Amino acid sequence: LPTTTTLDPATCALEPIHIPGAIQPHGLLVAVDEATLVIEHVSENITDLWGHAVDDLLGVHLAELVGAETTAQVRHHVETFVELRARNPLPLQIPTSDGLVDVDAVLHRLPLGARTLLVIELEPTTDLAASTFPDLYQTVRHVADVLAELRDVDAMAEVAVAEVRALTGFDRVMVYRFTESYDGEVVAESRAPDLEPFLGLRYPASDIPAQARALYEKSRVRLITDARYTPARVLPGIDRATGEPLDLTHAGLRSVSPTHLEYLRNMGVAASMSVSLMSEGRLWGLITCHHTSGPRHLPFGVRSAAEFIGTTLSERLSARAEETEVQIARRTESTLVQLLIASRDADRTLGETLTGQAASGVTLLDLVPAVGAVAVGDGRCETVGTVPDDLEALRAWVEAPGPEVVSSAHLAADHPELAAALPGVAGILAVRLPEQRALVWLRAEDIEVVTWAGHPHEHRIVVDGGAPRIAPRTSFDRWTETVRETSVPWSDQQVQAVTALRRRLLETLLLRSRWNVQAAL
Ligand code: BLA
Repeated sequence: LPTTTTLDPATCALEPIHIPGAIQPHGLLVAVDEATLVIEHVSENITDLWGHAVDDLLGVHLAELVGAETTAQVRHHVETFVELRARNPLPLQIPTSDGLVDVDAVLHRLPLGARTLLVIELEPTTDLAASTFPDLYQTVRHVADVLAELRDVDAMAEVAVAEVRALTGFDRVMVYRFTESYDGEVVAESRAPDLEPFLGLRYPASDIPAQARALYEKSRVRLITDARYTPARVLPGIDRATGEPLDLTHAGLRSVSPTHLEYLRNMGVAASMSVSLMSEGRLWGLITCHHTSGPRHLPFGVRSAAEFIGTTLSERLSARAEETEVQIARRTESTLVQLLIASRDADRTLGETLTGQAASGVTLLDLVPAVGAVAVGDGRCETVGTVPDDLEALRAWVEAPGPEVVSSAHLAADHPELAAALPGVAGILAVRLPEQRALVWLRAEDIEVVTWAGHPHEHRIVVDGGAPRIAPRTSFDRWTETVRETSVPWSDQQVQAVTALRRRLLETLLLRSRWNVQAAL
């Protein structure tokens, strides 16, 4: 195939990462029927780790693998707790060819139509487990207390990266925040002194494709202990009744996308962890952690504590977002009412009243910030703020039929002819009213300099046997882009505010036409 083949980075989102058929090999996965405790799936690394042949385990009772006593413990646990994920881990001792081995068992249920699988992940306990419950509890309580005092999102992010780094020992911890289009930016960072800073760098949306973001809304923490691992297959991995592959959405050991592992290696990252940050029900960003010096394993308790810091931060982010929205909504409503009162000043035209010539002096710019605003009506343009000298083209454009509300933060692209007629204007928000009236807000160009970590649109196409696929970029060298011709975007709330003003002005128009009729009589 020619190297010019184009593949849409959206194809990255097609990889079914929840059913990889394999796990990371630092733990074991066993799935049993919850009712019978008969083993249905097992990861192939059980042979290397504990010496069992996979075929000897499939279809046999869990007790054959973990012994009668441990099985009784598991059964008791499962019968006691409805929400197993809230009760992890369950410490167990497993008899193996090397004697009794201590493990953290991490359990979750997987409903499959009529029956339910119990997915059991076993992670041999390591020395790192030294962090005790009181330690972890003190840490998360302290972080929650500190975050509760803060109102500034950047300050909250700073606390989170410092605390997660102290907790986990990763050598770089970042808060990564998504933009509207799911590109992302590092907004806070704590790193070892010998590492170069990533703070302020931008990454394209295709680095974390849509299905990964969707999965991270459901499962809130993931650890890749070693970016060079060889996956251990889960056998048979296909459900005996439905023929469907085993869903590993909630399995902490889920083997991750090979493309992403390649990405980490290209970046020089040996181990990574990320924690989902949610605000108002949607993925807002991630706490992302890197280890560059080598693989890094963290016990379940430490991962949970990091997840809890993420949850606390998420709650604070949602609370702040709501507070801000309420404040803006309140201010908007009060400005709207003032504008409506002004609009009923019978001594002036509607346009005059909205551009600050009524007694209160309130203007359209108080409702939505912009460099200038224009009220078109009665064949004239009343203006406030800075506007181009010649507004004839604008007047003709809004007087012509069109949508009631138009917003553009890139006029040159969306309405090139109008842009050509309005020098210095890059963004417009316009509402059309009856009688060839309109209100228009204008914004100037806001030149944005974005520093990307590597060229955001340079994807390598790799053909290795199967279909061509997109491979992650190999260079993360800074690449600066200057975004021109665009204005600060019009927020949803601003568009809603002018829509509300439009609706409520219809009544004023009715009133004013009645005055005119009376005056004529
Ligand atoms: C996953 N990509 C991820 C994850 C992160 C990033 C954080 C979550 C897994 C993890 O915790 O490591 C990206 N990591 C970043 C970014 C920074 C960082 C932006 O530290 C910035 C500092 N990736 C590509 C391309 C594709 C792709 C071209 O570059 C697809 C063709 C895919 N990334 C991809 C996939 C996943 C992913 C599929 C999901 C991995 C999984 O959970 O299985």
